[in-house]
Amino acid sequence: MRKILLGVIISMLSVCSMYNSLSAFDIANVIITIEIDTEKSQGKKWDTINPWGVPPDVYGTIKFPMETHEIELHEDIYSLSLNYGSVDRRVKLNVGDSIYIELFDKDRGRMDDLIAKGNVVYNGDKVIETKIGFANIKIEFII
Ligand SMILES: [Ca+2]
Ligand SMILES: [Ca+2]
Repeated sequence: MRKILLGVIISMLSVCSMYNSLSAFDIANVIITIEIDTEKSQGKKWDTINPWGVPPDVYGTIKFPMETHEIELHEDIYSLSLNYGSVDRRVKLNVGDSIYIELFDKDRGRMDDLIAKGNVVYNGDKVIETKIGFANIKIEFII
């Protein structure tokens, strides 16, 4: 019984992976626009101790299923726009794949503030808008 069940699971998995490879979707550009709340938890400003400005100093990571991108440090900003992929170098995504987003505010002399950490599931829509942590995230998929 156990062997049969295992066999069923393995054949289901191979059907799934076959399905994934057949349906792998190449998207030319993925534009990610991030708008960060002007306040973190309890209405506090991101940075209060100057000389660094009040807005967060943003850095982080974006993970697509096939590739990972580091977001370099952007000082004192509430919004940024990132563009991944190109006509020559397409981003591969299937419906149901997750895009993992992790954003921090770089601090000095203390732990960095977490801005956002979570997944956005690609559902096939051309535009997905969601909120993760303190960030409003808009993802546009250009085929
Ligand atoms: Ca901070
Ligand atoms: Ca700052």
